[in-house]
Amino acid sequence: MSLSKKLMVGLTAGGAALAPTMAHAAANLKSDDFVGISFWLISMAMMASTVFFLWETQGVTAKWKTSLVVSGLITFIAAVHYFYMRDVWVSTGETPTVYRYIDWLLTVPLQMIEFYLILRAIGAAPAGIFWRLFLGTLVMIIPGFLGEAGYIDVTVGFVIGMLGWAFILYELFAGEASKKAADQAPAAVQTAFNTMRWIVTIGWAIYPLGYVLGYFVYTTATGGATPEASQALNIVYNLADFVNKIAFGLMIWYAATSVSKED
Ligand SMILES: *C/C=C(C)/C=C/C=C(C)/C=C/C1=C(C)CCCC1(C)C
Repeated sequence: MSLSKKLMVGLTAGGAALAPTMAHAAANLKSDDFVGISFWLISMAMMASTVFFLWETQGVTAKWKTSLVVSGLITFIAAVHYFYMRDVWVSTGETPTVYRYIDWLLTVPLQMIEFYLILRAIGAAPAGIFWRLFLGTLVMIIPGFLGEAGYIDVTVGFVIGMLGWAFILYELFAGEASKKAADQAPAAVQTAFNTMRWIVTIGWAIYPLGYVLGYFVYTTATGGATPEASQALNIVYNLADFVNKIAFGLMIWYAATSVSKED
């Protein structure tokens, strides 16, 4: 069976498996539930991006295929989580914290693999770069979860998470990863690497903003959650995922297609 046929079979099977969850939310979504609508739009965008990234593997050289597959895995994992998160939100109005963080725990390390692969595709990647980026994501995400889920103080979780993010930025802008990209990469790869790290700076900043709105701004006098808090938190996180998973993948696609043409 050819690659494109295999992909189509896989996608059809995946679509069939997800169809029941889609039908459930469709029956409950209200026209004034804008957070629910954003969950809906983004779940569709994640699914469409997955098809796109996997499909585009056909047009690039072998070493870039892996990068595009990883982009497709990121949006695929997100699409599945969005179906569940959307249902939780639409049927209960509650913040789907656990699904959200399971998604991040899988997809953020995969994005760090993307940085590593893009450097490896140009032959410049000691494994230490990946392990440091991976460590940074764990320090960022796990305390964020513990804070949001109420296991630790919400401010402590936030501060430790910010340090993890700062560590990732240090590696990408001043550490070994940045030097490898600057020294050895062709122009299209440098452009992609640069844009990706700006996504990690500006695009990722949207997440702590959501956390601040949800836990520090829209709270009651005693620090409890208000309906505005969970609305702000979810709509901001949804927007952030749209930017950071889809735009990030498009950067990989840009580098992969440009460099493949030159090869
Ligand atoms: C696809 C999902 C992505 C790219 C998720 C990224 C998540 C973050 C950048 C989260 C960052 C946070 C901090 C920097 C401080 C603590 C709270 C977090 C976990 C929201």
